Amino acid sequence: MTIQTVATKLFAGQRPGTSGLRKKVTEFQQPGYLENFVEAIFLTLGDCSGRTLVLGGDGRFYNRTAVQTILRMAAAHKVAKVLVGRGGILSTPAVSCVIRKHGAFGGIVLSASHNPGGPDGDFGIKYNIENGGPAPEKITEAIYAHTQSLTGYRISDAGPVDLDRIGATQLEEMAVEVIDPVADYAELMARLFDFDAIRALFGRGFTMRFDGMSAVSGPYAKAIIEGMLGAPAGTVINAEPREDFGGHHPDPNPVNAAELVALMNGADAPEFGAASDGDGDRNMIVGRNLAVAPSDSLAIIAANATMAPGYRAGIKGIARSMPTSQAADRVAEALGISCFETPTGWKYFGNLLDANLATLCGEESYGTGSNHIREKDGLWAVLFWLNLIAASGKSVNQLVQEHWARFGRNYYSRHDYEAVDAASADKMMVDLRAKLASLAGQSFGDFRVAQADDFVYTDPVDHAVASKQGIRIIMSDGSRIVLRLSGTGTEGATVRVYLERYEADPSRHDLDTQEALAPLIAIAEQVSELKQRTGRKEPSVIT
Ligand code: G16
Repeated sequence: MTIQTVATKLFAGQRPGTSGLRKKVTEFQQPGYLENFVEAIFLTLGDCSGRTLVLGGDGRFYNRTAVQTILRMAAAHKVAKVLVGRGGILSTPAVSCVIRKHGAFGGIVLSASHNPGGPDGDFGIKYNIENGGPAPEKITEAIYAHTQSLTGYRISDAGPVDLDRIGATQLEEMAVEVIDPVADYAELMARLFDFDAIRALFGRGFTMRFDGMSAVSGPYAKAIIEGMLGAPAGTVINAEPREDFGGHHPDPNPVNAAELVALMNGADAPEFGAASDGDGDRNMIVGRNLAVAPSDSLAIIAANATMAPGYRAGIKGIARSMPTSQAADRVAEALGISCFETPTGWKYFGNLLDANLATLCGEESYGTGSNHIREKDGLWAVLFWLNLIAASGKSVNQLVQEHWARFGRNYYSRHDYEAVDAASADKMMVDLRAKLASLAGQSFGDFRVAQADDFVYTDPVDHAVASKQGIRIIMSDGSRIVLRLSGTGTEGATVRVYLERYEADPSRHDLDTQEALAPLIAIAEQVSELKQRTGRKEPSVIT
């Protein structure tokens, strides 16, 4: 076995986006493409000797190939030990958990999350730091800079490691330990939640359906919900991770998880429905005839957090991404704690969690989590809801309705215009930005614009400034229109329009969401000229 330096050509466009580098599989398959990015990670990390790295992914097409390549490159960079999930599998929250538990210096996560998988689908790679969370911008920018200047990559010519057998092996001087991908994570969940109460709930015949969407959370959900909590076999469906996600689009929202939503709206609906995404960090919570808005889910978890053993002592603060509804802000106010508003991207929560300024974090994009790890966590959110149901004796619907009655309802929706022409989308944002100053004070029907700006975030811990994080049009009654371009798409541009309206009156809490938001939808269109600029008549996805 020898370690070689292979000369390489540079690739443009290797700048990590909202969550790592995401591209078409075919792009990653170009000779040197993956290797260059991994080399750039190692060059950024510096001396790796004596250190442990965690490695795993969501099992999508190209996962196994990439794991073998990264192992050979890690050995060439003198990493002391790699913990790799069996079969190359580790959910994103499990990577975070394993990094923290084993004191690793970081981890490489292979996933394009909710983006479709398969040979024609997407692949992705992301670096997580010592605290278990996504690398902050100063590190991702350093990685990017290396991708633009490196001349070669270092790699061992050793043969493949057997990823399917748990245990320790050696690659060059490096120890490789193939670990059970579920064990450490399951042990953490059992400490946070009242497993006895949930087991008793299932013992009383409580019915649930968890859709793994043929992605990575299936094995975790099966082991925990059916195995440890005693839910009947068949509670977890689509539980086997597939390289192409069995054709599912593993983005848990009412559009992609339509089968689950139809079940929950039908006559034989179970009491609780849930789904997770490609890499296991997103969640969808569904009651009978009710898909819970992720922003509401965060607020409800926060308001009832002390029902779960891991949060008995109360929460320090809440953090939400800027486009996420302000439902959580009302809970924070009632609890007398801070609510932080960050840009989109889970990486912005890391400092707040490390500094113990926030305990719970959430995003409208079906992401919720806490200080137990440094990633959002799909199954954690599902277990939190099971704990709330078991401890309160209330259904999902009761918990939601009682929350609205107490705090008011933030009607909320996101409209996505996917794969539109990137130049037109950029131009639309530039022109809209130019209009912002003149929007303040203008009236549109019943709404008056109180503030219009492009969101700038100053991290309260390290004072790093992130600008151009989304255009906000805030009305005098607190209603909001937010527009931003996605940082995770791989085709053209995706324009996201976020709409929010507050309703205090309980007699008006059962309106259709799109109807409740119709005036704001019209204003968003008028101000941005979205349809005209993108040539689209309607959004591709409404959540
Ligand atoms: C990632 C980030 C999230 C973000 C989401 C959507 O999620 O971790 O913080 O909300 O992308 O980002 P965008 O609107 O830029 O597409 P995931 O689950 O894809 O890793």
